[in-house]
Amino acid sequence: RELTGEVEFENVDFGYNPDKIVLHDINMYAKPGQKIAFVGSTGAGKTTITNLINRFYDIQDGKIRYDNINIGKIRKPDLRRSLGIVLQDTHLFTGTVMDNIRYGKLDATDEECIKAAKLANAHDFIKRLPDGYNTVLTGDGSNLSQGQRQLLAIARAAVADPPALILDEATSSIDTRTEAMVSRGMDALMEGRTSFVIAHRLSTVKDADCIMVMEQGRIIERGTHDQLIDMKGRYYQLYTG
Ligand code: DCP
Ligand code: MG
Repeated sequence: RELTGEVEFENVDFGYNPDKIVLHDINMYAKPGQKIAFVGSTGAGKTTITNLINRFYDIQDGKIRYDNINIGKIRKPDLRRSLGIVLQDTHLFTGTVMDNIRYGKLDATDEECIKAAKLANAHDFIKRLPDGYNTVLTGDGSNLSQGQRQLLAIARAAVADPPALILDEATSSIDTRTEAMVSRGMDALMEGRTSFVIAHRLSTVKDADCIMVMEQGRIIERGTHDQLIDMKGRYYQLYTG
């Protein structure tokens, strides 16, 4: 069954350790194709929510549904395949650039991988590598810049072509030009997919359909950028600094 990317949390409570709840009564609904952003100070629970979207952990209470199916009932490997994740630190392995992209969908053809790299905005830098798509990467990807690793992560997610995505925006500094390339690749990848974005720069969440403002494991405000600014609450404070 193909998932559309509809995701719903209903009264979700969660703790890494059952004695210490870190997410309290989380309710949210993402329509297919929407962009949902999470903002809030460190330790607020942003990464934890995205861990639960991936179903990396069991929840203490509540329901998480994909297309109205309680995903507690789907075997985890099936679910993993349905989500694309672009993490801050992309796991690259010793192998060619092509194989590192193909990791997103193991039976992808070379043409599909190249198409994904083009969508991700990664094609141009790959063509400039000594052996192009056949360039062998070191296991830790240390022969690439951080921005290049991010572009490969985007290409890998694009080849998987998932209905929903989780994007954890990198905090570490990449130069402005590379950042613009990464952000264009991300935008192309998000087009037509439900996206959950952990943003460290408020400027990148402005166009979200819904921004969740988190504090101490709770969603304390939600709305579009304009709505939250009008509310003159926590988001407004964060934004006006
Ligand atoms: N926590 C925990 N065990 C883990 C990970 C986190 O007990 N393996 C706790 C630490 C915080 C809370 O959960 O009290 C929320 O942590 P998150 O990583 O979800 O917080 P953020 O992602 O919002 O923080 P940051 O902006 O620093 O990434
Ligand atoms: Mg985090």
